Amino acid sequence: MKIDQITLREIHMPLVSPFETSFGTTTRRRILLVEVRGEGGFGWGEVTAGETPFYNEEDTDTAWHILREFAIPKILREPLASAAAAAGQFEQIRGHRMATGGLEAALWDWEARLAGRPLAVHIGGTHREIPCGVSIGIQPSVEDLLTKIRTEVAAGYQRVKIKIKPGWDVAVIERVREEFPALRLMADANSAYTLADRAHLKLLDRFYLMMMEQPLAHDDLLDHARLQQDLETPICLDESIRTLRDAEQAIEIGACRIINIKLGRVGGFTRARAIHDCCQAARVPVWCGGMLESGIGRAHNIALSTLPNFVLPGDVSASRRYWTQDVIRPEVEVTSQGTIRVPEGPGLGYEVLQERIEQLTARRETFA
Ligand code: OSB
Ligand code: MG
Repeated sequence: MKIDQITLREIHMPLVSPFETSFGTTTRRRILLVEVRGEGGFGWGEVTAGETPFYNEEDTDTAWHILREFAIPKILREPLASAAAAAGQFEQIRGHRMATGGLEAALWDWEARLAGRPLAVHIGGTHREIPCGVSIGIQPSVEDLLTKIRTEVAAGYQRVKIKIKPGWDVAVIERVREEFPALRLMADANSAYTLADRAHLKLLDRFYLMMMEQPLAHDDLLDHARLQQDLETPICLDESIRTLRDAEQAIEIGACRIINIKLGRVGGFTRARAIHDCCQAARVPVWCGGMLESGIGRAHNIALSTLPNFVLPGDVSASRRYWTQDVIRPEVEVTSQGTIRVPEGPGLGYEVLQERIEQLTARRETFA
């Protein structure tokens, strides 16, 4: 595959409402987009690194640096057999998976468009419609949280995830359960607890949550295995699963019963698929996480969610929950059944709004 040029750009997009987790609040996204051109075609990718290195080690600027100095030069310098081969070329780069994953995703979109196939089909996806949940940040009050949940349940979303942290956990979930006894509900701590909190976390067992996501350290497996021994509630790992080896070891020692796969966190489609396959073989269900993506990253998430072992509702939801205006057309919409229909056009299957992206661009650089 012959690449003519790669354009890296940073766009700024304000969120419709601030998103608060145990590690901080996001009000405006600084997103890197990668555009690959060659063989008469093009492809788009999104880097999912945040504005701060608080979710994982990366941020928008480290991703720009790694792409500019290492990943893009390497891809332009060496022959590329296929999109599937790109991950191997990034092997030498340690970590920085969101940076290389954004470029890798663009190569997959490019290849799928050249083949005239939907990206979902191109990666081996089978679902034609995906089940959707929402992730609701920490709110100023429990009343505010309940209001948000009412809205999302009325919209048809199949499950609700709330963010928890010490001081915003048991009492909050108790109130949610009072009003929504049958709701498919889960809680994400983003590493806000330690094993010393195990008795406290055990209190959550009585709310029959679908799962508790990433309660302990971002780089831990062993303490999660110890905690899972104590809990009825399944643990789902997010931050701790960076590589196929992490997934294999987590499953082997019983650190979780469910895995959240994020395209950026694991470094793109080839690696995401390997983790998916390993989980499928071990009968560990997976779902697709989100990183407050623009329409481009959202479209990649939809494609990823079509792989057969994505059986639980993910954090992939409608564009309008995040943006007054998205960068794709049509915007991502959710049916009244709480599903997204997978688009059938080539590649991402959405039109990328070049002019809109131009308006949002804060910096750009083209490499040939
Ligand atoms: O832990 O899943 C997470 C957003 C930013 C960083 C980490 C997480 C999240 C979300 C939001 O939960 C998912 C989304 O709606 O995109
Ligand atoms: Mg999470």
